[in-house]
Order: sequence, then C-alpha cells, then structure tokens
Amino acid sequence: NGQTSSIGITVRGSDWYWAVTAIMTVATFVIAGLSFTKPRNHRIFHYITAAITMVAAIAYFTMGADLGQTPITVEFKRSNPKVSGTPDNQDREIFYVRYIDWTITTPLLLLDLLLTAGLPWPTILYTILLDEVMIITGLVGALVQSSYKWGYFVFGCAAFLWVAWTVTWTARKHAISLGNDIARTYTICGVWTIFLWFLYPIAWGLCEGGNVISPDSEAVFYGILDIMAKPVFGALLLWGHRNIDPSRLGL
Ligand code: RET
Repeated sequence: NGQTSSIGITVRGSDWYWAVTAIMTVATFVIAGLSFTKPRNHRIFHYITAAITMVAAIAYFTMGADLGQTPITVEFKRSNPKVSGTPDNQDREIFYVRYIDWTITTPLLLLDLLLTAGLPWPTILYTILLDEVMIITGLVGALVQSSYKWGYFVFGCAAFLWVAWTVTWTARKHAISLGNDIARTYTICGVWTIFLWFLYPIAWGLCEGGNVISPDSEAVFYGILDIMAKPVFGALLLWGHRNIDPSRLGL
C-alpha cells in the first residue's frame, strides 16, 4: 500500500569505513615513500599505485562521514516476510561516491597491469574505455529504481567480460613473450585481479541491485574487496617489479 521504510549504515558500518580510510592512507604514504628507493625515471608504477590508494582514501573518508550517498527506492529486503503492515518499498542508501572512485581507480589498476604486460597503448586505451562502460553502467543501474537497473547490469557484465578477456588472454600472451620474470609478475597480478573483479558484480547484485544484504554488510563486502584489489594488489605488483627494468616494457 505504498509505504516506504529506509535503511542506511549504522555506526558499525561507519567505523569500518573509517578503518579502511586509515588503511588506504597508510598504504599511500608507504608506496610514495618506497618510490624514493627507485631512480626518478623508474617510479611510474609507484606513482600509479599511490594514486589508486589516495583516491580510495578520499572515497572511504566520504563514506565514513556518511556522505556521497543518496536514498534510492529498491525492492523490499527479501529476508523480511511480507506481512500486512510491512512497507512495500525501501529507500536504501546508495553510495554513488564508490563509482566516482572506481571511474578513476579501475583505469589506473588496468594501466598498472597492462603496462606490466608491455601492451601497445591503443590496446590499453580501448580496454580502459570498456572498463569505463562497465563502471558507468553500474552507476546508472544503481541509481535506477525500476527493474531496468538489471539491463544496465547486463551491459556492465558484457563490458567486463571483454576486459577480463584482454587481461587473461591477450595481455598474458604478450607478457609471456617478454621473459620469465615479467610473465610471472603479470600472471600473479592478473589472476588476482580477475578473481577479485568477478566478486564486484556479485556484491552489486546483493546490495545496489537486489537489496539482499544490509548497508553495513555492504560496507564489509566492498571494503574487503577494495583492500585486496588496491593495497594488496599494489604490494604484489611493486614487489614483482623490483628487478624489472621498465625499458623492457617500452617505458
Ligand atoms: C559493476 C556492476 C555492473 C557489472 C559489473 C560491475 C563490476 C565492477 C568492478 C569493479 C571493480 C572495482 C575495483 C575497485 C578498486 O579497488 C559496476 C559492479 C561487472 C569489477 C577493483
């Protein structure tokens, strides 16, 4: 009968967002500091990776403060039985700031990865363009109230499959042709990335899409994914690069 209830993060979700803010901030300073151990013209991977964690720190600061979000009417939480008197709809807090973060950081993550494979820049560019299609369709889908949102989700998944193909196939073949150490570093970081990135659409389906888990659980799910996909990925990548001369990658 057209009633609406609303859900958002509690102090627990907020505290967790602040904790991730701290992790991203520390990671940014550590990576920036480590860049000084390299000659000036060998710092590109440190700069890209520090930019990624810096943008994430700002996004998490925003979410810790419960900003960068807007209420969107979603399907009523499935775990609540439909009894008379329960509202038909629910306004869920949707953090659009996540997508602003991802619009900047996922291309930088792909740049880290695809430069490691030594791919030519046109291939890197179109892969990043498809990545942007994936993120923007995810954002639009999250903000749409009707079930058209799942149409955007499908477009996003199609774009993602293209990105995943480039990372696991085209770029891996290229990395293998550049020698053992490059192939090893690329394979570790590439497999890590695609494994984690596949979990994001699942999180989206449970949160922004289907409203199956609460905003506090969303904070934990995306938070752990972001820690794995940014600082942990960055550590693996920079460790792998410790003995790789960037001139072998055309840099
Ligand atoms: C969306 C919904 C639409 C379909 C797909 C998605 C994938 C998102 C991904 C995000 C990765 C984010 C990272 C952030 C930084 O740590 C937009 C959720 C496929 C893969 C790695």
